[in-house]
Amino acid sequence: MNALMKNDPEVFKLIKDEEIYQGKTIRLIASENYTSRAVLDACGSVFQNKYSEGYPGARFYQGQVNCDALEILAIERAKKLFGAEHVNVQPYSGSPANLAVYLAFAKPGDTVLGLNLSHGGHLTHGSKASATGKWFNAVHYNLNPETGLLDYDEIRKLALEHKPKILIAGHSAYPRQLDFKKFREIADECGAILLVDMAHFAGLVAGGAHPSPFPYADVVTTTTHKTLRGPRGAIILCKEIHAKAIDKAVFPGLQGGPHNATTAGIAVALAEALKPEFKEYARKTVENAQALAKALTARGFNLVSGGTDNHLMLIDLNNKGIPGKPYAVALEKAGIILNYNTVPGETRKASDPSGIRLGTPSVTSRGFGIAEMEKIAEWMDKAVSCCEDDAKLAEIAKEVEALCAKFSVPGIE
Ligand code: DSN
Repeated sequence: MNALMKNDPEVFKLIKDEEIYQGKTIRLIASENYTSRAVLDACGSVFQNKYSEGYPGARFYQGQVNCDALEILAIERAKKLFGAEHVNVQPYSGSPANLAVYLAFAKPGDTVLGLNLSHGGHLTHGSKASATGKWFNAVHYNLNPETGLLDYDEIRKLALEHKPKILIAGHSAYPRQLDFKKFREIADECGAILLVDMAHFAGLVAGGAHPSPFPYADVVTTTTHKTLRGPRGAIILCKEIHAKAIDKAVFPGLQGGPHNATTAGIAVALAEALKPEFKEYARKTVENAQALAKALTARGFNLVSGGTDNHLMLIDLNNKGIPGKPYAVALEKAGIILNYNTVPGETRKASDPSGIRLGTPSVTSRGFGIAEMEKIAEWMDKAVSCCEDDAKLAEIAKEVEALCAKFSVPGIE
């Protein structure tokens, strides 16, 4: 980074500060990860300089010899990793990827059915705050209030009643695996396109630690930066019969030129995910989540659904007498970074909810194991009783930093 250091010391310093910050804190945001240096190098390459509206072999700009080869490489790797028939690697991120699916299969006013945002769904699954909830008639299914689990009978009932054009399976805060066969059966019964948004668990699918949505889904969207451990971006995978509709929806429907440097980073990440060690990473991510869930439960934390079988946990803090936001702020002071979150049956505002969400993709990438999960649970428990005591939180932060110093950080020298 010599040129940056010379030309823009202010930005250089912020990057260095962020490297230190990411190194000395425990990052438990379920949707974050550490990309490899190779991914970062690819994203910072001269592919930033090129416009390539269109698709390989059919571009609207000349000079695509390397961009075409790159995009084809990324597509082939994604097909191999997930066993998909058709892949589009151009969506800028998860929200535009989901919007492209709506554009391909629905008209404004059509009905879509997805998981309620406050029960773990995503904004783009038809939340009123999102264009997907403003432009489409969004109907939502909830988690069962007793079990905290998806209720497939309720999903089926709503699907048959509302006949959605698109049935969405996927989440940003559901700690359990999804039954794609059941979703497929429901989609077939009501005549819907089945969209699986696997953004959160794509890396687990790639590594064999979560059932695959293929061949059940018509279309699968995913971001590339969560458990998949690539750069910030997205891909859409679909059956060949939907290839034209999806490609047209992404470009020219929603986007202009793809971000080729991101495509380069995605290609690198996909090759990394094809290696045998990625299977081990996926397995350990779940193992760590389950160890952390057990250690937190033992300390009286109330985990929605009673635990986890993926990479994330959702905790209802009502029994701890502290809402999610002040607790997340206190944990940040203690060097533990996670996010406040709504919980099923939420009675508070989304901006100041009752719970927190946490996950193990980042800490597993660093090499943390079961012993470190115990330590994290211990610190989180301690922080509950000293949320307003900055000195005590700073003491925890020192211990956190000492533990972090023992583990290298992928992508950071
Ligand atoms: N914002 C992401 C998450 O944290 O789950 C989803 O897009």
